[in-house]
Order: sequence, then structure tokens, then C-alpha cells
Amino acid sequence: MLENNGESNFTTQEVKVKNRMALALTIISSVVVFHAPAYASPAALANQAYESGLDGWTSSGDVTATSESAVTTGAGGWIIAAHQSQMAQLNSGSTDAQSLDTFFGLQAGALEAAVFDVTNGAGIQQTFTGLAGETVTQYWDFVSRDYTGFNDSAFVVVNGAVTVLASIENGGIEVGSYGHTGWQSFTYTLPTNGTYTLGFGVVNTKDTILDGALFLDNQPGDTRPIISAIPEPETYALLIAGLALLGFVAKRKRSFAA
Ligand SMILES: [Ca+2]
Ligand SMILES: [Ca+2]
Repeated sequence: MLENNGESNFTTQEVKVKNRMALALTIISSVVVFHAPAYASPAALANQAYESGLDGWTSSGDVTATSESAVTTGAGGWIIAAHQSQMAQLNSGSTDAQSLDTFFGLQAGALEAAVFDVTNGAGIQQTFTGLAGETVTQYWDFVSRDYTGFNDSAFVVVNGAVTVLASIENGGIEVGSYGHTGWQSFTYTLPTNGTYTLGFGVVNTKDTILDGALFLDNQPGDTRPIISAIPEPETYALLIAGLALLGFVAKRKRSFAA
């Protein structure tokens, strides 16, 4: 009887301890959930939409903020327009390959290892701090003024690692001669809390002419073909034939009315 009472008392104590432990666990887990970063929340970059021009970014080479740009190629070309009023435009011909390595904080020859035969290019980047699990999404659009045999390319650099986004014929989205990618997204999820440098660039290869163009914005803008304003000879012939037909119809109407 005494043993039973003792055992019963011990069980009650055990239940109390378990209850306290459960309460403690509930408090701990609610605190952890409260402090955890929200799922896929965006990291805070300055002026990622380029609505304040290039504020918050550093750049090298031919880099400007613009609302709309006509990129003429050997096969017509493309008009690229910003989301809202501004986007960044990079044209590849101005900073030599070695200086681009330095600009992006890369080991000498790192760009050459990712994109062969690099001659010159342009770059833009920003350093920011973020928390593990946060994401950075940048929209980009690459247009090739060059043709196959040359491999102008666009790339992204995250903390010293180069990844080709697009090229004429060697990696990423391959556009071929005078091609374009349209607006695409690049998303990076921060693996740890810390400081990151996110950069984008575009380069010429083999020679330094017919620059590649890279456009950047925080949301996709517009891409449409350049429509020639000067009619082709065939168009004139059609126009004249059309006018002649109209004249014939009008004459017939007058004949019937008479
Ligand atoms: Ca914008
Ligand atoms: Ca080129």
C-alpha cells in the first residue's frame, strides 16, 4: 500500500516534470519560429529597379541607366524597354578582360576560364548583407549584335564565382547570330547570413567590335523587334498596284453612276 502510494506520488511528479518540459518546448519553438526569416523573403538591395539611375551600384565600362534602347543588329534588331521608367544597359566594348577580373574581385584569368577568348566588356555590381534563406532575383535580357564564330556572352558573378547566363553559341541560353534572350530571371538564395557581392557583365570575344548588350531590371520589361520605317521596293510596288486598283474601282463606280 505504502509502495503503491509512493509509486503513485512519483508518477504525479513525473507528469508535472513532463508538463513543464512540454511548456518549455512550446515556448522555445514559438520563439524560434518568431525569429526565423520568412520563407524566400527578398534580400534588400539598393535601387535594384534602377529607378534612381545607377545609385547604389558600381560599374566599369559602358554602363548607363535608360528607359528604352534600340539595339540594331545585322538582322534588324530589338527594342528593349524598362520595367517602370529605368533599367541598366551594359555594352561590352570598353574595359579590357584583365581590368574586368579586378573590377569583379576575381582571380586573374577567371573570366577567361568561364568565357573563352574574352577581349573586353562591361560590368556592374553591388555589395549587400542578407540572412540565410533570403533570395535575390534580377531580371536580365541579352542581345547579340554579333554572329556565330564570335561568342559574346553575358554572365553573373556571386562572391567571386562566374556563371554564364547567355552567349551566342557557348553556354547559358544560346541565342545564335543577332539573337536575344528576352527577359529572363536569375535567382540566388543566400546560403548563410553574411555579406555578398552580386555582379553582372557582358563581354566581346575574339575581337572588340559588335558589342553584346545586357539589360537589367528588378522586373521584366519589354522586348520587341525593330520595324523598319523605310518600305522595301516590293512594298512600293504593292502600294502602286493597290492605288491603281482603287483608281480602277472608282472609275467603274463613276461609270455605273453615269
Ligand atoms: Ca526599373
Ligand atoms: Ca562582339
